[in-house]
Amino acid sequence: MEDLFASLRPRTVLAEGAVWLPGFALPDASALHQAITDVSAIAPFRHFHTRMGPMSAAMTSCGACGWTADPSGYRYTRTDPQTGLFWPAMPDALRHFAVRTAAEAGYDGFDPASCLINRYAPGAGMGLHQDRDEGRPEAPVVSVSLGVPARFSFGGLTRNEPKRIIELLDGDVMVWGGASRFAWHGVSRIRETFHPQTGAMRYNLTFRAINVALFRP
Ligand code: MD3
Ligand code: FE
Repeated sequence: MEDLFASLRPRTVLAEGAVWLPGFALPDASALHQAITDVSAIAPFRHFHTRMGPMSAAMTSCGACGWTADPSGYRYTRTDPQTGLFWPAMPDALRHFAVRTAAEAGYDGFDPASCLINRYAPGAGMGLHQDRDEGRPEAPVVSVSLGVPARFSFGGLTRNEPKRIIELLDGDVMVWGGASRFAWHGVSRIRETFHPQTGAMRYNLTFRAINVALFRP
């Protein structure tokens, strides 16, 4: 049965350098959920405030640095501004999953410094943006979706290019590298539905290689 469904959602190259691996994380889902629980016990989910107001997705991070936002901008810090503690280490299960997944998509030698964990409640989303705070343009971003579905849109290298919309489901993985590393993308507001492991929530993990010179305290 599982193979039957898998054959309906084959792995797909969405754009040059961008690989969609539907359901690839399902065998690791319980380890990924456990890692989210462990990380968020030390570095709780919070809503960063940007110049545009509070973000609707709650976030936390693990690894040698974590993504941080405040009204003055975005950066990667070694410590969690909310607790003053170092971001928790990246659990081995997460690191190994990310390295194996990147290799599966054709990116050998991936060395993620950070995993950003986004949590979306119903109504939360993420506006169209590029990820360009990492200073490692040659390294891909590995993203994993868990829980309720999301409508994800991605375009080209300029903001106004036409967008493709795909439905990201529990266990779906996307690897964004090469010519797609700086593609514009966003997440529509999450609909109110139910998932047995996450209730109404969606989680997204993004693994990122980051230039050490950009780490802030
Ligand atoms: C394309 N997260 O955290 S994952 C983000 O579902 C972010 O939480 C979304 O965008 C989420 O920055 C989308 C898919 C994704 C992640 C990183 C990318 C697509 C990307 C980096 C470059 C190009
Ligand atoms: Fe992004």
